[in-house]
Amino acid sequence: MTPAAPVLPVLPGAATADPPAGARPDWTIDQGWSRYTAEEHAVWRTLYERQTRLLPGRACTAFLDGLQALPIAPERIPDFDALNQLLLRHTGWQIVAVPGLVPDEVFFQHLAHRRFPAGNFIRRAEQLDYLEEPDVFHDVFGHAPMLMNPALADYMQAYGEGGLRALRLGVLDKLARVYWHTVEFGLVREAGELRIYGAGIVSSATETRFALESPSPHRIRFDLQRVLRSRYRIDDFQQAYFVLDSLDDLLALARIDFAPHYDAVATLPALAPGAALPSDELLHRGDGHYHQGQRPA
Ligand code: HBI
Ligand code: FE
Repeated sequence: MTPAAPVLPVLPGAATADPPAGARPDWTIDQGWSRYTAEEHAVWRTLYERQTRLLPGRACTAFLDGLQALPIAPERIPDFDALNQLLLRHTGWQIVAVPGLVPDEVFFQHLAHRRFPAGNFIRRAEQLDYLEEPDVFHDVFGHAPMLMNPALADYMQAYGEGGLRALRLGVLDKLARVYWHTVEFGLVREAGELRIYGAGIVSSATETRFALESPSPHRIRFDLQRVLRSRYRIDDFQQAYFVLDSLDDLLALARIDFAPHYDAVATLPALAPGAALPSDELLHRGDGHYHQGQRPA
């Protein structure tokens, strides 16, 4: 188990919104597991069954192993205390309940201390495929299995520490692109094939197929400076996915100082979501048909 990070001082003068009524100063709340209704557990089951049918052969082995090892089952929304017993033992991580999106600084402080903030609510049955804020299905089914993986576990903590530094340096937009294109929408090569590890993909039935099987999006070998410049869509499938050679590449990303890389891209323009550069190592050049005719992101 990795020791907790030193606490970074709060940014002077950077006002962070107050937590909503009933939440603690760090924005956490009780999960309130006993308050979930039968309907809410049924929504979980529908989503769980849909994803577990799709993921063998599509999600990376680390995700499937993590899901197996954790008390995440079809019948009920998981109890965070039960998850945390295993997570703490394996990688020193825990899940903490939050009411929804939390301010960036609060989010990073939690990650820097190996606490993953998870929404305690679940989407309604009428909104199975669309939600504005990350709910317990996205946060727990999508993120918790990978927190059992030592490389991703260290990377997530480093991202929290790097996020606090990025706030200070005024480069949060760039660092957030790295999170998006790894933790949320990352692909990885495994046994000569492409596999999913990103939580935004593994928690979405339609994007699970699109990310791997559609000819539309680019699939580009991961390159840090490329990704620091790569804008993304938050409202639809991605136009490009970035592919790691191995999850162990996250360990190197966890250890390096991003500052020289921020400097290297400081005067270069940000790249549109569907862009392809001559320097890109394209594993698949997307035909772009899915997003054609849409308003550019
Ligand atoms: N809050 N609960 C929650 N979950 C997130 O994924 C999250 C957040 N606040 C900020 C945030 N993500 C991102 O904008 C940062 O990674 C930049
Ligand atoms: Fe997420």
